[in-house]
Amino acid sequence: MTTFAETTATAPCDSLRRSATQVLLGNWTGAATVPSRALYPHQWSWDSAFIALGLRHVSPRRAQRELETLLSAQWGDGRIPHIVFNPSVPDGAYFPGPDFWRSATAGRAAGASPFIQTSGIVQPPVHALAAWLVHAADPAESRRRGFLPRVYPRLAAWHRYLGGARDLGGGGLASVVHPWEPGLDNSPCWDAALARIEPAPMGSFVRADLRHGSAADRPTDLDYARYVRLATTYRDHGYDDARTPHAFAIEDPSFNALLIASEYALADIAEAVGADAGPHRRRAEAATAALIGRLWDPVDAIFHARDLVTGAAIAGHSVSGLIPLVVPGLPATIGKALARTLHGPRFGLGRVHLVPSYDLTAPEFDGNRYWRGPSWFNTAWLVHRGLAAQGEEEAAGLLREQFLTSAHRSEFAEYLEPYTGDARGILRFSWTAALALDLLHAPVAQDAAR
Ligand code: 9WN
Repeated sequence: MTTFAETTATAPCDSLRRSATQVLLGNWTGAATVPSRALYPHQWSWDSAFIALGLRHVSPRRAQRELETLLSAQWGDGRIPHIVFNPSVPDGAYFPGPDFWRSATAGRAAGASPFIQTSGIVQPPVHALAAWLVHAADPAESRRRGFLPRVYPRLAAWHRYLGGARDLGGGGLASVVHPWEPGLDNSPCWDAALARIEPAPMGSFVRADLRHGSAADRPTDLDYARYVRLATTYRDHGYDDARTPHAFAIEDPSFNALLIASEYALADIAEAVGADAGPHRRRAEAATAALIGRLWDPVDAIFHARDLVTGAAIAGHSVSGLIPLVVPGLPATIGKALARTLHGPRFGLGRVHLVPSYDLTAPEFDGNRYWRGPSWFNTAWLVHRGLAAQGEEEAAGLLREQFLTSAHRSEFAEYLEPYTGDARGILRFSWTAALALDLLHAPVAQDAAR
């Protein structure tokens, strides 16, 4: 039987490393890596951060390039768009494409590039963390190329945007304004907020995703109709956060935990380039207090998202609520409580193939449908990293073994049915391969502890 336990240098590890590298080479377009040639043929924001984390073990230079290509599409207001469109991909290959987002015109006042076509929403801010870890993979090469001095101002502007225009609740956390922004698109956590949205007319758009994936594994048409409505409203208000009447405004635990981890990474980057790290550390500490104060639920022992339209916490238990494990300096009592939740009936560590995206015991759980239950590799990698940082080495080791076994068995699937471990979505998915490479590099995330 294939086992990846305790070592990084065995035949199964070598073969997995080779095939993961091939996936990334196959999905490289010359300037960046697509998540999947067929289903996602452009550059995605948080995908590229995860991809860079794997690429750094193959070519630190290429990992830098991946991040810099993304950053070159940053808007003047600091936002990093969630998709950077590849102009050589035919219209209609992905929906919604450039014709829908119209970034160059609708986003002009917000500082969108007139030349690079992008979407107008964002994704979780893993980028500064990725940039710091890419630098650390080969500091000499990074210094030779002036990587950190180039990316630092852009990453700082990105965080200023999130901490400024996106603090819609005024409580020190960033909000997401579309279900695509937290990256966990059709999580049951968004159901009640989405139910308030008038769907766009069904005939007004054509989905491209169903040409590549099974409809049972993807969001529904009704979900899409609401996604389209929300994005259209934002676009028609110039992607201006103050002017848009945000009907979907949520403080998501994972999004904010990643912002905090990245803010600490930005402090490290600031120090390395001779800038003042103090403001970054202070912002990270303040955001940690806000995260705990606004989203931590000590009774449920998980972080819950908050719906800013109703002001109420969202009751569902999502993997997003475990990801604050990655926050440096998280109080140990919270870290231990999260580890217990991970082992409990809702997330079933050891009893399912990989951490599910949603509560296994909930009536809304669906083991096949996208973010309504299936296990995803990026969230598993984050939970693994958080467990390692919290000193939960046994659980971190188990998760690493599950990740590598599942990635191998599923041909780097996009996601898995948690109970059977069967592949769902598409295969040869970039972040699955990249994060497998990262875990193969070290038995437990050695750079996780601060
Ligand atoms: C919409 C690219 C992206 C991921 C998201 C995942 C999925 C897009 C889609 O694919 O979302 O952004 O078309 O469904 O949910 O997390 O970044 O891999």
